[in-house]
Amino acid sequence: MPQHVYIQDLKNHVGEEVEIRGWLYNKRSSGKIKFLIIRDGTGFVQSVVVKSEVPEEVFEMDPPYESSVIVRGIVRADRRAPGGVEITVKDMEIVQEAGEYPIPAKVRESNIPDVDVLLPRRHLWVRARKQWAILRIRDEIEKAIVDFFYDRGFTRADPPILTPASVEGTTTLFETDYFGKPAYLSQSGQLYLEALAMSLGKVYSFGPTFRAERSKTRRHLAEFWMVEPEAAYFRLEDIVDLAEEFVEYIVQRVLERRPLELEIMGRDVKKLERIRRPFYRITYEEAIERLKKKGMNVEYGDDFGADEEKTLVEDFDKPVSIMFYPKEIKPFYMKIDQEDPTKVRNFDMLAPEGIGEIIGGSEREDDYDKLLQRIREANLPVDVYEWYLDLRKYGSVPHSGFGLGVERTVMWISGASHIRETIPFPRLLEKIYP
Ligand code: NSS
Repeated sequence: MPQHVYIQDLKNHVGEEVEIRGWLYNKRSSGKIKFLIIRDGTGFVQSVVVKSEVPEEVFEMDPPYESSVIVRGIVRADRRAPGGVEITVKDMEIVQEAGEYPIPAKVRESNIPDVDVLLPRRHLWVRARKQWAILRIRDEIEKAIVDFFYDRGFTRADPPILTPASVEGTTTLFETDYFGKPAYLSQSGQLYLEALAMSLGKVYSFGPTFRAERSKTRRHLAEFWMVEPEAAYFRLEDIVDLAEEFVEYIVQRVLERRPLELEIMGRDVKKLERIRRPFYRITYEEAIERLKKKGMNVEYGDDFGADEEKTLVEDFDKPVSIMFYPKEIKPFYMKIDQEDPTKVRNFDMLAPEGIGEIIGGSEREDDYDKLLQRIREANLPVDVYEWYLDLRKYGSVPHSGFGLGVERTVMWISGASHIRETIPFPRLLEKIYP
C-alpha cells in the first residue's frame, strides 16, 4: 500500500506513489479527463483522473462535493499548481458519499459572502478555502503571540473568566448566576494581571473575553480573544515600545510562514511588508485636529468610533498610536498624567487599511488615594475592588499593560472582510447558532 502523506508534504514525495485522505472540494471534467480538488486540512491538491489510466469503475466514480475520499496516485511536480504539485490518480475510494451540500460551490467561492446562507451553516462553511486560510493564519498569529512573550521572559498566567466586577464599564457585562449571586463573564483579565505582575514581574494572558456589545459592526464580537501583557516598572513609553515590537513581529511571522494562505486570500502582501518600526504616535489632541481638517464633525472630548478611526488611519501606512486621552472618556484604572491632569497616560493603536483599533493600553494608576477616588467617580462599588486597591498598599510600583484583540488582528492581516470570519464560531449580537 502507498504511504499516507499530508498534502502540505507532497512536495517532498515527487515521483512516489502516495495516499491522500481527505474530502472532495471541487471537480471538473473534460470527457476523458477529470480534475478533482482534494483537501485534507493541510492544503488543497489537484488530482487528475485519466480515463485510459484507471480501472473503469474508478473513472465512473462521481461523488458529490464534500464526500470523504481516499485517493492514491503519483505525485508530479507542477510549477503552476498552488502547492507546486499535482496527483496522477491510480485509485480512489469513497469513504462516505455526501448528501447534496447545503452550501453551493458558487456561494462558497464568492467574494461577497451570502451570510444568510453561510452563517447558519458555519459548521460547514469552515471547510471553504478562504475560511480555511483565515483559520490557518489565526493559528500562526496565536503561535507567534505565545513565542513572542515566552522569548521575552513573560510568564503566561491565566486570569479567571467568572468575575465579580467590571473592568471596561458596566454596560457590556454578561451576567450569569453564581450560586445565587450575580457574576459576570470577564471583559478583560487586566485587574488580575496587575496582581500577577507584582508576583511574576512580566506576565501575559491569552484567552476569551466577553462583551455584550449592542453594536452590529464588522469589528465587534460578543466573545473574542485577547492577549494582555502587564509589566511591573514599565512606564507608558515602555509599553508602547513593546506593543509596536509585538505587532511588527506578528505581521512578519505570518508573511514568512503563511504565504500560501495570504495568496488564497488575495492579500496585498506589499502593504504588510511595510509594517516595520518605527510606527507612528500622535496625541489625542492632534487626532482631533486631523479629523476636523478632514471635515469630520468631532469636538474635543469625543471618543472615536469606527468612522473616525477609519478617517484617521487614511494618512498612515503603518499602525498609529493615539496617546493621552481626556480622562473622562477612559476607564478608572488609567494613570492620570502629571503634566496635564485632565489626561490619562494611555494609548490606542489603530491598524491601517481601515481596520482601526487593535490595541488599547495604558500605564495604571498606582496611587491608592487617586485610584479610590476614580473608582468612586465612576460610581463603581468599592467593596469588589478592595483587593485591587490592596495592590497599591503593599509595594506599589509603576506598571503598564495593554490588550490586543486577536480577531481584529486576524482580520487586518488576512484581509478578511468581516470579523465573523476570523474566529471558528462567532458570537454575534443575538446570534449563538451553531
Ligand atoms: O477595551 S480595550 O480597548 N482594553 C482593555 O480591555 C484593557 N483592559 C486591556 C489591557 O490593558 N489589559 O480592548 C482591547 C482590545 C481592543 O483594542 C480591540 O482590539 C479588542 O480588544 N476588542 C474587541 N474585539 C472584538 N470585539 C469586541 N467587542 C471588542 N472589544 C474590544
